[in-house]
Amino acid sequence: MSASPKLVCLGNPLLDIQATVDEAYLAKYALKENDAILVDASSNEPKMAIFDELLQFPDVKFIAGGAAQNTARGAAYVLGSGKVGYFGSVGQDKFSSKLLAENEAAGVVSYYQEQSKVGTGKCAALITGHNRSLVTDLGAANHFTPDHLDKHWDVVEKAELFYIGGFHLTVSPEAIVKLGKHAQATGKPFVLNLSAPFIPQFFKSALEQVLPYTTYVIGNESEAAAYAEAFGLECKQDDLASIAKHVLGGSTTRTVIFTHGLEPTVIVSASDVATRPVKPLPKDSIVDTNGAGDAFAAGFMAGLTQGKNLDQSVDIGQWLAALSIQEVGASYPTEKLQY
Ligand code: 26A
Repeated sequence: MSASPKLVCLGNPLLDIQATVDEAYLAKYALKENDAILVDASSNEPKMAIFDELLQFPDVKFIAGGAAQNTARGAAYVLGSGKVGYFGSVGQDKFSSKLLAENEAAGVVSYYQEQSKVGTGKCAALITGHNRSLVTDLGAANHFTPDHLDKHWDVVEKAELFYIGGFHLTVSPEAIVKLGKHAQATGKPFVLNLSAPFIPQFFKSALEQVLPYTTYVIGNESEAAAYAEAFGLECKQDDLASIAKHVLGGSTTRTVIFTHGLEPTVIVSASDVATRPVKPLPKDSIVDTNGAGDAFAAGFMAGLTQGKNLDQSVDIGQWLAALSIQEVGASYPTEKLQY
């Protein structure tokens, strides 16, 4: 039996159904070109038709997804096999077999909770140019319960740090708090990704419940703007440093990292406001930006796991994001490249 994973991630395991669409297709469902939304399969939601319609698109692909799961695979790309574990809930179907196989191939140890009556969640990744619009039916991922962590509490205890996909705030804030309490009591890093603008916008109180346990909060510029709006901040919505200060909320142990596309990454802690420039890729080497943020988080987490300092960890994040952008979906090169 190999050693327990150092890095433990929690999120919503999803299979991505990715295809290139045109602007008219996005307009038909009132979707934005760069966004992530949830659809409710139990309602008569017209957007549910997207999943079937995509199957008719010529370049449709099935790719392992789920934001934190992408991060787990990316961290394992850097750290090697057996160092990263992943918790989430899946159905008992072909989709979950594929996700499990992809995690295994990447070297991620999966601790899936299995649902017998609900199918594995799926995400339609609609690509237009360099943008991606994500439409998610959470399925089984929505049924994760904190007692599944209890079943594997030895894994939690042996972990050295934690990564939480903010998307999971829609599923089980209780599970996140449970991990957060353990991390806080044991002094282990506890990292939360804001994941999407709708998280601060519509899951503000769940976010407020979890923030006190965080030692790092990661987001991008649109999530920062949504945070500023949700919390009624008076600063400009693109004033990332001021928004980050609010996320710190007086904490001396928290660091906030906002990526900003090609603009420098903003890093704010109680003692410092810093930026790290991004090396732009030539436009024609970009395949799609689906998963770029997950890959950034993956490199960052791998750096922290290896005991690298903050700047080095951010650099590894930027490096891995650049590699992922050159692959289809939230994937990493088959070849093992060294940072
Ligand atoms: C709760 N929601 C909406 C989601 C997601 C999600 N992962 C977890 N929960 N909506 C989209 N994703 C994933 O984000 C990745 C790109 O960053 C997609 O599966 C995609 O792989």
